[in-house]
Amino acid sequence: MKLIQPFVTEVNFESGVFTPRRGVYQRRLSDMAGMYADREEAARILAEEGDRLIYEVHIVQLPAEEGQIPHGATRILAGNIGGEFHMTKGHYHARREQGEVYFGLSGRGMLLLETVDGKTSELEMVAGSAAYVPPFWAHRTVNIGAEDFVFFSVWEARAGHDYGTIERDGFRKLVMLRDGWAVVVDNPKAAG
Ligand code: S6P
Ligand code: ZN
Repeated sequence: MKLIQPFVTEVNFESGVFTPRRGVYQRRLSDMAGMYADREEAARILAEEGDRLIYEVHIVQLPAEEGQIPHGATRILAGNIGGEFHMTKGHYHARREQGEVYFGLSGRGMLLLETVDGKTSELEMVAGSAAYVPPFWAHRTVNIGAEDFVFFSVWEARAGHDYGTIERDGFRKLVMLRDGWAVVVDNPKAAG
């Protein structure tokens, strides 16, 4: 195992931006249009308003070796698609026995979790919330506020990401804007 020199990254709590700049990627509506329950509305927005930015991730990439601890900051922009709040794609870890920690930096969010056998959990997060994603739980974050929701995450380098299961089956719960409130409802199209 190669010895890595220790380093520090400054994290902007409002934007999630890392200084010095590390890796960064963005997810736009076109990357996940089929994941929103109202696909027609997602298609309409894409056609009429353009490919809106949904979220951005700043990330310290490290070798996928035992003991390395990648970390990142995710900024989810405020907004909704047909009433369904902006969210991340969501994933299981490819190595499902690997957990993760999320820490809220700014804004208001909800962390949706579920297991293959149908257990679900919804945790609200604000600045200062430390949420634990235990092994075996798929996880997706949702911005339920009017400002950006920004959180920091820390995971094990060999965890990996399984996006395919969620892309195929969806999450069992949706977080919707109803009468000004965030409401968690069953996803009628979720598998199982
Ligand atoms: C990685 C961790 C987060 C997410 C990020 C984007 O294990 O859970 O850094 O990658 O919040 O979400 P997603 O579902 O598109 O990877
Ligand atoms: Zn994860």
